[in-house]
Parts: sequence; C-alpha cells; structure tokens
Amino acid sequence: MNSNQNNTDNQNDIQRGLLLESKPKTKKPSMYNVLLINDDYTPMEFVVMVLEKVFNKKSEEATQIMLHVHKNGIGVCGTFTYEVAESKCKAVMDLAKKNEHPLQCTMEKS
Ligand code: TYC
Repeated sequence: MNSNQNNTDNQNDIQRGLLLESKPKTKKPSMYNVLLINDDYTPMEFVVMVLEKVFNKKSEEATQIMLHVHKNGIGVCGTFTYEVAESKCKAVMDLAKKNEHPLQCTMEKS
C-alpha cells in the first residue's frame, strides 16, 4: 500500500472517530496540603476532634498533629486533590465558626 492510500485511510478513521490516542492520558492531578494554624484560644480537645472527624485520624495521631501545630505554629493534616482539600478546609472553618473558635485552616500546593 502506498503512503497516499495510508494517509487516506487515517483521514477516514479520524472522520469516523476510530483512531485511538497514541498516548493514553495518565496525567496525575496536582495535590494540596491542608494546614492547620495555631492560635491561643481554640481548645486542644476541639482541634483533636476536628482532626478525627474531618481528617479521619485516630485519636493518637490527631493528638500528635495538634501538638505539632501547637508547638510549631502550623502543620499538615492531610494531602488531597484540589476539590477535596477545599472541602476539608471549609468543613474545618464551618466547625470552628459554629463553635465560636478562631481556628484557621488553609491549603497549599504540595
Ligand atoms: N494553642 C492552642 C491552645 O493552647 C491549641 C491549638 C492547637 C489551637 C492547634 C489551634 O491549630 C491549633 N489551646
């Protein structure tokens, strides 16, 4: 088969939607750290509760993360895709607001 014929076949396949991607799209999504910020007023038990409820941490790990934030001023509570990180941040801020604590949560590209 000459190259002209081959080309025509490809064009026909494209028109009929038959050609497969030569490279399958396997792009990984960007990931985002969700960070808790320390403050002087939010009770330690409340922060631990938030880490258990929002980030599904067991009480031992939740306590470790809370103490890390308490000592260092900031700490990572988890790494997620953009939409999940955004929703976790919102859940933390909603709980803090509802309970009148100044707890702050933010996210950064990991
Ligand atoms: N520093 C707070 C206290 O002494 C506890 C705390 C920890 C607050 C982590 C916020 O993200 C935080 N009660």
